[in-house]
Amino acid sequence: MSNSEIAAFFKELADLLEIKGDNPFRIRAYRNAARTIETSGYDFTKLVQEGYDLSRLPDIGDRIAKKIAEIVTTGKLQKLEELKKEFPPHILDLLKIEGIGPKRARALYEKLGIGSLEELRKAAEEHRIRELPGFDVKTEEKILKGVVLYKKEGKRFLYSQAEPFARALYDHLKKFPAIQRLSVAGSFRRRKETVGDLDIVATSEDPLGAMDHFTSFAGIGEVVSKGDTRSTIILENNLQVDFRVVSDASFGAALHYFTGSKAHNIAVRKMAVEKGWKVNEYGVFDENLQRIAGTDEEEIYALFGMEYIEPELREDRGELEAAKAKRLPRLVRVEDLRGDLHLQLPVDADADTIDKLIQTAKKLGYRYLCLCAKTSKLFCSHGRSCPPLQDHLKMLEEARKRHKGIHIFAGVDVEILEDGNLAYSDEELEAFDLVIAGVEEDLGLEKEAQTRRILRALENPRVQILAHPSCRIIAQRNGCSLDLEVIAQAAAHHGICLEIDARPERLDLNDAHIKRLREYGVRFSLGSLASNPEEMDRIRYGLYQARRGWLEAESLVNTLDPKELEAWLKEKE
Ligand code: DGT
Ligand code: CA
Ligand code: CA
Repeated sequence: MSNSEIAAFFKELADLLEIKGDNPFRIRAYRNAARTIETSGYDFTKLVQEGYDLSRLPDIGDRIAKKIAEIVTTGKLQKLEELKKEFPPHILDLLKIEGIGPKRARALYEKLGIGSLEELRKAAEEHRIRELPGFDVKTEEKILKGVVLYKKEGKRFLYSQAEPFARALYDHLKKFPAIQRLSVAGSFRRRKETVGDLDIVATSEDPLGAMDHFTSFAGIGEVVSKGDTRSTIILENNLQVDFRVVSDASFGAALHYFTGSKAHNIAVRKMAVEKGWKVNEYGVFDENLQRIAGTDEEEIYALFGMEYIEPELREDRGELEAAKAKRLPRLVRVEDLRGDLHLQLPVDADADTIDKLIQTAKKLGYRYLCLCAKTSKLFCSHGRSCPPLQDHLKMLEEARKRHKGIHIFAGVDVEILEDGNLAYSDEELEAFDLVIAGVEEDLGLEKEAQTRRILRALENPRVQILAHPSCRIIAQRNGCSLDLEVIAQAAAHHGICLEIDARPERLDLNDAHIKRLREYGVRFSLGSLASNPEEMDRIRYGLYQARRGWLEAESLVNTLDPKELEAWLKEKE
């Protein structure tokens, strides 16, 4: 069982107890335990199996240690099972809505009997929520918006959730000898942050056999339809997959059509109509209905006198005009990355933790990485103490002696307080190579105040990177109300980078932000926010957003070599 799965038990326990109004100290203990399990870097399943005394770890007392052992060995937690019986089955869904924490969920449940999102939406529409103490018209409107957003986005899969299934299906189909060309298409190929369903296109001399092979994939919940050229299945996790088999002469056209986006396809079709041609999933056809292209995507774009358009750009956001003018951006590639500029060291990190991260960085071909002390106000408050900044610096100094050939930047995550001051003094920040500032609390400020707060922080000459500038979480909250344009201009002026937080559920900034804000000449930085080696590879999710945002290597500081990067950091001072 993974650490995040174990931690999820404690989070659920804490949420339910909080809705119940239980002892706050106990609730806090469970939350702290969940955080330790998720971020400490130890493999808890292994620790249990090896009989390690878990209560020696920070935030893990005897009783919590017993519970961890119970979870790992039985896959269940009796206490949680019992607690769940006291509530409607979907009550925790309420917490997924922006503006609703456990306290509000409790009020909604106790006073209005709301136990599901459907009941919540109904109550908001009937204006019953605004009457409750602690709620008003504004919170009611916000809750309603949140439910609509969740219903829309919640049914989609994060790119990272769809990815293992796309790979497994691809590998499964590849094994069938009578399948020749094969590609995943749709929003997945365009690397959209969320995916509605998977679309797969193939060529085969044995289409029926290919369909049989497709529907023999392990983990299918339901075969919705099965024909000789197309089939649709729904996997056990509810992800739908459309599979189409086409002829070799049509593969490029089919791949192009099913890659989309729909808006891009419609724009291409319009260009064809102007020439008296026709485009569909079988090819491009001239006035006499002769196929003039269709085998490859490249030849289709070439036929219209355009440069090849990478899938990430196909959103009808100006890419066709740019391709005609041969002015498409040279998109930044994974190979261009020279380092990861935001890792978060777990609170109990030791030399071994650091060594493992550095070894992985070397394997990824990085020339540098920035290891940040976990010090955010959120993380280090609530009765837990973070190690002093000095310890962090000392550990990194020692790591530098052990590892040559890679630059280790000492970073610090610092909270921008409500008034725009930073949570650490200038003297404290002075000792770090990289200061990454961001807002984690007081996300509900009015637009003007929130913008002012961040602008103030950008004036601090020690800040080099603005973390997760929009404060969004995919499918959970839209982000803070703030003027990103003004912030980007100020950041460009002060030589501060806007961060692309690559965590797949964050992706903040996202594609649309990046495309818009790059116009101001601001530079971006990319970070995996990894706390352990396994997470480092997710930096690519942020890179995909950068590509969807039309970013070239020059605008991403992670492509600088170590000398250039140091020059930027100096120039900031
Ligand atoms: P998704 O699945 O919601 O994340 O987004 P897509 O883009 O994968 O959309 P999907 O699966 O409905 O369809 C796959 C592609 O097929 C889509 O990107 C473009 C093409 N397509 C689907 N419907 C239409 C249509 O009505 N007109 C045109 N021109 N293309 C379409
Ligand atoms: Ca799709
Ligand atoms: Ca589809």
